Amino acid sequence: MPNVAIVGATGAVGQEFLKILAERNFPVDELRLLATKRSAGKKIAWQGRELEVQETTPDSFKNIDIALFAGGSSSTEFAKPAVESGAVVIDNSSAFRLDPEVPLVVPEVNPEDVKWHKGIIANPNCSTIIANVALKPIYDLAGIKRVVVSTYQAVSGAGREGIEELEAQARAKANGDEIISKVFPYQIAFNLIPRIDIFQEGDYTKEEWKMVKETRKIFHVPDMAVTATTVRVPVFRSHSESINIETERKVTVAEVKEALGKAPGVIVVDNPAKDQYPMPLYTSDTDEVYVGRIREDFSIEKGLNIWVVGDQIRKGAATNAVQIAELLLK
Ligand code: 11C
Repeated sequence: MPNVAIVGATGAVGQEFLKILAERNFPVDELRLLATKRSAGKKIAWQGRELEVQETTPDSFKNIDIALFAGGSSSTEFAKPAVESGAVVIDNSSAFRLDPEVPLVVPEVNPEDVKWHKGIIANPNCSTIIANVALKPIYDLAGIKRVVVSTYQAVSGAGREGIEELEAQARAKANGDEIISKVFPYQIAFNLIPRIDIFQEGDYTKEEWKMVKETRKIFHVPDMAVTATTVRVPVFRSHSESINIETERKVTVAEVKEALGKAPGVIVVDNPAKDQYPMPLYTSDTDEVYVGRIREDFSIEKGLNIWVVGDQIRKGAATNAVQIAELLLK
């Protein structure tokens, strides 16, 4: 059985790694929990074991086979030392995603890319993963010419502090207290903010460019026309996305529903007569990507509109990474 390390074990994604490894009965001999100095010494119970969090250093990876990096700056500092120690790194940060030497993998879309890794496999951005799982069956069915995506991203995308800020602001509003914004640039409670991460080229944000560039790399279609607008909304968990797709081939809504219904990792919730469609409140804490509101886009000849929701901490981060680790063991 492999020895596994979790880097960033005390954060939101790190904690989810622990849950998912247990839920999926991932075979683990030693489980080494690594975090910043601040969390070192903390005890965490896992599967009948009591594990002590250690500070991450370049020497933390001796005898580790698989290192799951939760994200953040520790990847830039410690991923290479981990690989030099002989571990395969599955990295949830954006540090290596666009590196041509590093596969970027969504197991439902491009599992074969795991094979050519040179020590690091990158886990895509959460909103990219959720969109790509839903796009894959449509791509296989009809080809994709263009994708226009608008996201509605939960505050937990910004980590535990994002959740705490929304809670504190909602409470402050109810009590008539001052509303303080530290994590987000403006009040997020009872508001939405059409800017996630920093502004970059063409006044698109880094989050928007991630969706464009990562999708092209995952599908191996470098010129796929993709454009995105990413928006933070006052939802605790699960990212939602409105996706408009122009297909290569004309397909019916029935064909699309059938393809999505059979696709791995996808659950179709689409029954207008019963007022059923996916919503973040009901998709959180699950591993699937939910698709509903499947309609023809009548404004173009070969167009579709879909509404996609997925738990971005699970399928958008930890579950996807553990699925990559499972592919490695196959
Ligand atoms: C958010 N998507 O919702 C971001 C968080 O590149 O893995 C994940 C950032 C990343 O704020």
